[in-house]
Amino acid sequence: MESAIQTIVGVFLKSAKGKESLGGNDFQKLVKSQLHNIMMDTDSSEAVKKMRQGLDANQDGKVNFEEYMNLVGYLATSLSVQCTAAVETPAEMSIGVHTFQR
Ligand SMILES: [Ca+2]
Repeated sequence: MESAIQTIVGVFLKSAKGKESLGGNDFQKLVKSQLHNIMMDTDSSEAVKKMRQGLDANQDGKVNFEEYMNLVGYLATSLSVQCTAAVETPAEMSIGVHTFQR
């Protein structure tokens, strides 16, 4: 669990490249490289852009750490629900990026 937390923080810091927030391109790269097994449509730039807009609580066009953690929390919650729901077939975990669109 400690390594998982370190990974979550490390991925954000590496993607943000010293900035406080992830810009559009930074977020695209993060989602495509880190979340393509857990989420659907991560290869759709338009879908990822809309997901970023859905996460962007303070509407500055970027994803800060708090907004990023909302995504992580949502994914973790979705996984736990799918795990308990799919006892017989612990199959593919795939969460649509459209969930975050508004
Ligand atoms: Ca923001």
